[in-house]
Amino acid sequence: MQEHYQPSAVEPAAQTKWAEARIFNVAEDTSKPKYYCLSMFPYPSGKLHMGHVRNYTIGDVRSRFKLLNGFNVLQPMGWDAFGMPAENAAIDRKVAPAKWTYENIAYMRNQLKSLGFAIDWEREFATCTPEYYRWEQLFFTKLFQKGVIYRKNGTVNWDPVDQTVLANEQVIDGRGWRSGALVEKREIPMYYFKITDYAEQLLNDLEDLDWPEQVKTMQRNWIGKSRGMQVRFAVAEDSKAGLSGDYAEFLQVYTTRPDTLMGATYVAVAAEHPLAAAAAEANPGLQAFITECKAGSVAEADMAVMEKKGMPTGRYVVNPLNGERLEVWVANYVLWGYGDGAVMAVPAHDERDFEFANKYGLPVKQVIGQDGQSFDPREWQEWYGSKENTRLVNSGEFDGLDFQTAFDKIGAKLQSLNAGEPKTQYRLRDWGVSRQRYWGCPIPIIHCESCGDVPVPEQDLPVVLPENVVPDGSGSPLAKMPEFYQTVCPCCGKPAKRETDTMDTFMESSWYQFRYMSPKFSDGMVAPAAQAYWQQADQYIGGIEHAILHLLYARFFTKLMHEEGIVGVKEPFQSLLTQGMVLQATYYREPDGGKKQWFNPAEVDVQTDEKGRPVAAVLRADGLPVTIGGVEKMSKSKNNGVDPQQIIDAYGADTARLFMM
Ligand code: ANZ
Ligand code: ZN
Repeated sequence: MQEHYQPSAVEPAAQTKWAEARIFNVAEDTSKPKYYCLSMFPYPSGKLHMGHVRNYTIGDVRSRFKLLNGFNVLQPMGWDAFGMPAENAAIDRKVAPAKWTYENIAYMRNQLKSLGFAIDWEREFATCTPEYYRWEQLFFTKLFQKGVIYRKNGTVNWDPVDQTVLANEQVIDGRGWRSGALVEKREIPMYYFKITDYAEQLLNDLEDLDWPEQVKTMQRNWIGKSRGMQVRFAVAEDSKAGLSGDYAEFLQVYTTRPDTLMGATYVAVAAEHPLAAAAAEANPGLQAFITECKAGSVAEADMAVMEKKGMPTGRYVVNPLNGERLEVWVANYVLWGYGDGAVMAVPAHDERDFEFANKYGLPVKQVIGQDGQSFDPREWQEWYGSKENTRLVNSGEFDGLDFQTAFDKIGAKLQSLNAGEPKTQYRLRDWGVSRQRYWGCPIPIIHCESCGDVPVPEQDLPVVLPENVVPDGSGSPLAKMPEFYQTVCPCCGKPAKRETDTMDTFMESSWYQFRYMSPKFSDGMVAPAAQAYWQQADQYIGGIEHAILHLLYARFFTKLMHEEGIVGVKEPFQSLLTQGMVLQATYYREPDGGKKQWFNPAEVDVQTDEKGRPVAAVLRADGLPVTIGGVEKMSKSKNNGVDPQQIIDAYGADTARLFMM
């Protein structure tokens, strides 16, 4: 017997024994209760980081606990293998994304195995293989035929130098990350999922999930259901030039606060609104402003922090309640894609309008009062937008009403004037899944001049992505490969062109939870018997950064698969645990006028006070001081990662696992 614990001898011996006895390999077994424990599968970026160790150890602890309690436990592992980092690596190192990805998988699989998790490795798959994505393509063609997927123009970021579409994160200060060229907006045809048709279901079904309340709230806010009214302001007689149809008659806005209508002091429209275009005809200054607005970011996060800017149009509309003339402005904070692309601005009670009105010297008219509190028209106070314990003021016949009564009465009045009606609105947009990238699942559509967009017939699937391609960062490689895109139309047999866009990689992670149930099934996404047994993941574990998009898309896909009769459940993950961030100290130097330089904690010697708090730090290499930054999320960008492999090598996997718990 060794005096000291020797992890490098003990752990592999135990792991080999488990593997030989196949103790973590499971099959459907109705004699035992089942437990499906799923951890978010990794992107094969190169090597494991501490976030992975934490995520998978939590899953493993639960799995083993259930195993020891007599459950038939499924704990699978696989690879979310498509995505941009492989293309970036290809550009940097001139190696094919496929090769890079498969090598990373091989390395990380060994790392995961050395951690000794109770994983059924016989179920492993990578989403970049045709055996996986062929079912996604088949599903795509079915949904396209059903109309759940449709094609329309969407706006993308276009890099005029690299001749390529950029993802939002590749646009830095309005310029392409590689070329530095000013990014342009372009309209190109793309495929969209009608996720908006499922907004209500996605919202309601949250109720029955054992998920953290915080995550449910994030999903609710993302779906963003609001009850309000469409209100129509008549276009003033002197303001109709250049407008036609309904637009010449009235300007329609969407509001959640019809109770504040008497406080509207101007109306604002998005740069894309026809009224803006009409007013700009004879106004070059306004035209220039509209162009500027359209070039800007459309990301909602950017909109929220952006400086509010606007210009008057010189056009007027009439308030349907009191006949007041209100000037129409073009404002960059009004989104064309939401509601009617126009707002009735109530600066006294809406913070965005308040900021805008103060900036441009527009009137502020109070119509809501709270217990005789005085109103300061320069500084925003919480209660200005409040719906609770408030009464209408300065609103004529509606004075004294509380929020709900005012909402209903003004609503009824507008309806009787044919100037508005109730409207429920969702913030959620349809899901655009086309990506002008190489390393993704090919969209299985053929474009024929006579027949239009034709889905690839089932017997011709999968459309295989060629794996020996090394992208160079300019344009989409598939669009430059006639051997890929030249084909014939499945309907008429004439020469036709294959779609060269690939799918958003959120597609693959939207149904992998079911694929694990029968990973080798060769007749569809999931074997019905396996799904009937495993149902859904009992426990899902992963990072909070996926609280919105991934979880929403996986829930949406499950509903679509349920409708198609592929699965018998409507939700993929019954219980959710978000594991939190792994943190670590940061150290840096900031050379004059230079970029911050971050030092890994392993390269730094730290002095602490009697309470163990760091007070000074020096870089071991040169003995000179470094600045102590905060404790932050472990990440490459702050160079504060600790490599789990070093801990495993020195102290063993059990130590690493226990420490992370
Ligand atoms: C007047 C008003 C007064 C508003 C007030 C709010 C407070 P949610 O709840 O998120 O749906 N709005 C409408 N369309 C818009 C657009 N295309 N771009 C930017 N803002 C828009 O938000 C609805 C509110 O957002 C609407 O109610 C409208 O401003 C604004 F004290 O109308 B409100
Ligand atoms: Zn054809």
